[in-house]
Amino acid sequence: MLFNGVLSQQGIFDPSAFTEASCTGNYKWSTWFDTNDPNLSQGDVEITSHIQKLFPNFMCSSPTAIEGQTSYDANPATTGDAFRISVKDGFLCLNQQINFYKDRICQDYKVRYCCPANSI
Ligand SMILES: [Ca+2]
Repeated sequence: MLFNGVLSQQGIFDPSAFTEASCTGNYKWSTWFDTNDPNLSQGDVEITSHIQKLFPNFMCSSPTAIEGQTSYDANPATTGDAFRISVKDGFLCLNQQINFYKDRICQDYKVRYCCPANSI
């Protein structure tokens, strides 16, 4: 979508009706986490439980939503990659799920979470 000529850089959310503006009041977005680089044997995965273990001071135990973007701030839906995103599990792009591009490697993705503001 275009707003005054500026490309919106919102990503993909779970819950799907969530937006950047939905994380408000007593909640705020965490920093972006990019814990994995895409590799040929798997893909690119950003796992919620792994991020909680790695960054306890910057991540909460019960996030209400997750946003996923590529490392270059694009919406994952524009990449052609097949991926799954859920606040419980995180963001998973597996190479072998990309239709017609069996040898294609996933883009690099990052995630952030909507957390109680007093928890991060
Ligand atoms: Ca990544």
